[in-house]
Amino acid sequence: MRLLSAVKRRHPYLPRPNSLSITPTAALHFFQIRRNLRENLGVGLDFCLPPKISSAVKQDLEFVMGFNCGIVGLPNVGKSTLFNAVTKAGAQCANYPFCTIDPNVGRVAVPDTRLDRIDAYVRAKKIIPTIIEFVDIAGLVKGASRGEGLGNQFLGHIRQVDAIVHVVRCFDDTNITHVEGTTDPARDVDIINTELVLSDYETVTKNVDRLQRLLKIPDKKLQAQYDCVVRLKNHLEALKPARFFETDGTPEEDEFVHGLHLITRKPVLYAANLSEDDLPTLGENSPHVKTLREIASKENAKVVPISAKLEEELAQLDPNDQKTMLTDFGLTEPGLSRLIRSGYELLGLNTYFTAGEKEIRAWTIPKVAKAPQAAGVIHSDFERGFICAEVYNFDDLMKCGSEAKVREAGLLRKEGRDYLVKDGDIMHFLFNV
Ligand SMILES: Nc1nc2c(ncn2[C@@H]2O[C@H](COP(=O)(O)OP(=O)(O)OP(=O)(O)O)[C@@H](O)[C@H]2O)c(=O)[nH]1
Ligand SMILES: [Mg+2]
Repeated sequence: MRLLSAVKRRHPYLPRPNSLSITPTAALHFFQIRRNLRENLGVGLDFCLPPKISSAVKQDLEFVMGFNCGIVGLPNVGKSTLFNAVTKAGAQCANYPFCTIDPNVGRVAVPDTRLDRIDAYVRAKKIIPTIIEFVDIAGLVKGASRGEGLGNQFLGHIRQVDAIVHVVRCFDDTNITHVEGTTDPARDVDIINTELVLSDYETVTKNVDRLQRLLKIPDKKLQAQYDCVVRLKNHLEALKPARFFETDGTPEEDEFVHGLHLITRKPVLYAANLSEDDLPTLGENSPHVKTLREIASKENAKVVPISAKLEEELAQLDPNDQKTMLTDFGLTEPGLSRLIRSGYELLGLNTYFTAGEKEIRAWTIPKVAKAPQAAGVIHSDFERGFICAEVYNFDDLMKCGSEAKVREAGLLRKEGRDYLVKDGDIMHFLFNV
């Protein structure tokens, strides 16, 4: 376990494991084996793996995860419809509550038009975007923590995600059953937030009991953790989300609280599921969206207006028809792009690129990342043996028209360990291990 978390800490953007997939350690090993085989023998890894693992490895290692998020909300608000749209994974969706009874995990490439625009000048054999993982779970109802509806058993599936997308029904449609009878975002948000807080309360209470038992033998570190969970328990008891809990500011306490994987500690995005009529104005005139914006602003959270139904239809069209449909609604981009962009902002993430004849590839890094850290997302050897990075920006390439011209214009720089990577940087690393 310690090894796994060390690997994850070192490679926060390595593919995460999920129930169908492989662990980060296995992923790392396969990555290294595959690279060695390719480089030394010129063969791929596929021949030595059972087909299922082979495809899992290929799927996982072809991409590096941007982030992953769990979708929560009341039943029938459009979670699976949104999930279908963003992942095209075919999650079950139908007009009755609780149609999702198994967690669904789906992945989608991060739409970034810069990849194609770089390709226009660099001409690579392959373009590899980063991916985002979505986890769709069954809807929660009032009293879920006491076992109402399907209970809160599925929340366990989203304890490890980076962010929460809270889908709130902002469309009126008498044909679609609402578990509470009417569309009322304030009440709906309150129900879900309360259930999430109660679920975290359960987790924290278990930790209070666990630490109490362990403290029969006095221990300074455990005592500090106990004091922290007791404060956290009091905080949650007031039905306040854990993201507003203030730690004592020490890295130890921050890490301890982080390790509790509390759902309400995670950053949240509210997805306002609009009616198609409200879509052209992105819900400007909808009282439901207005209410939701007021709630979100109090929590410092963001609202992303989206029509799950339209997104689902869009996802089935080819790019040209998509454009026509978006234009018909007076929109320039799918809601998915807005959602993912907001996710990047929420989580403080940036994208940088590597570009060469072989491939053009997008990599996700924290907004404040120095060059060696960015290199480490590709491979730990790049970080360990970092010498310098050759850097220019996407905008420079667009201005100059080719890497050679960027170089001629003196815009291709050599940067060292302290260079803070900017969004849209195109980087080439020199390293020695
Ligand atoms: N009119 C309208 N109907 C929608 C919209 N989004 C979803 N629906 C419909 O609402 C019904 C329920 O949608 P789902 O996506 O299955 O709902 P869910 O939130 O996943 O529900 P559970 O899995 O039961 O928690 C389906 O019939 C959808 O077609 C929308 O934006 N407008
Ligand atoms: Mg569903």
